[in-house]
Amino acid sequence: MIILYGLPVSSYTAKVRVALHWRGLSYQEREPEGGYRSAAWAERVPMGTLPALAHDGFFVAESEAILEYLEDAFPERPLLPTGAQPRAQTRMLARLHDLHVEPRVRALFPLIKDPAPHLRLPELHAALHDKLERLAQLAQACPFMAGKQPSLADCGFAVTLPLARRLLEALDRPLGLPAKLQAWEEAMAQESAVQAALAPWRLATDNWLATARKSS
Ligand SMILES: N[C@@H](CCC(=O)N[C@@H](CS)C(=O)NCC(=O)O)C(=O)O
Repeated sequence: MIILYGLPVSSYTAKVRVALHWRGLSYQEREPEGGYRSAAWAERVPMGTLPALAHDGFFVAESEAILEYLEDAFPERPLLPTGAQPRAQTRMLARLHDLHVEPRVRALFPLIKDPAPHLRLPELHAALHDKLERLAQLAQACPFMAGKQPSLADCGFAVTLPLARRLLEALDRPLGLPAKLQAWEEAMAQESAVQAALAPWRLATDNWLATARKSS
């Protein structure tokens, strides 16, 4: 049995959910008992992050490690291509998400609650835009990030780019995706697995945004 520990509003939980849906794996989803800031969760995941995955008694945290674990444990439904070089390219794109793009999107969160004029918004928006331009140079987007098939390189971006769009819309700014990434976004919108995986995340994020804007 596969158990995904996470929260509906967590982007990295949604990233893993995308991979589970693309693989057609059935799983249960649970919130960490006592919350992800609890001592019990810190014992299981000392870094205190979400998500984590349990499979037949085995437990692993960190979204990229989880995706790689699923790749090894369920090789019949791969999200990595064959061949050392395409695999390395795919992993590189996946790491660009975690290390370069997602942190630029995450940096927008404090602005949502900040009642003061968003002095840092132009700077943060430009920094994100710069990363997206660089990503567009590296991405294949034909139509998926790393080529013709969905892969590990799509899972994080499937959540983070819609999140960037929502956060910027709430801040009265358009996302302004490079053309290549726009084509990728349109292709992703056709993926029923992605739509199903993102449904709980969209609902929770929209609710959070509505509440956060009201209280600012
Ligand atoms: N590198 C981690 C990042 C996960 C992450 O930052 N998750 C957020 C929720 S989306 C979290 O746990 N935030 C709480 C914290 O960092 O204390 C991964 O890939 O799993």
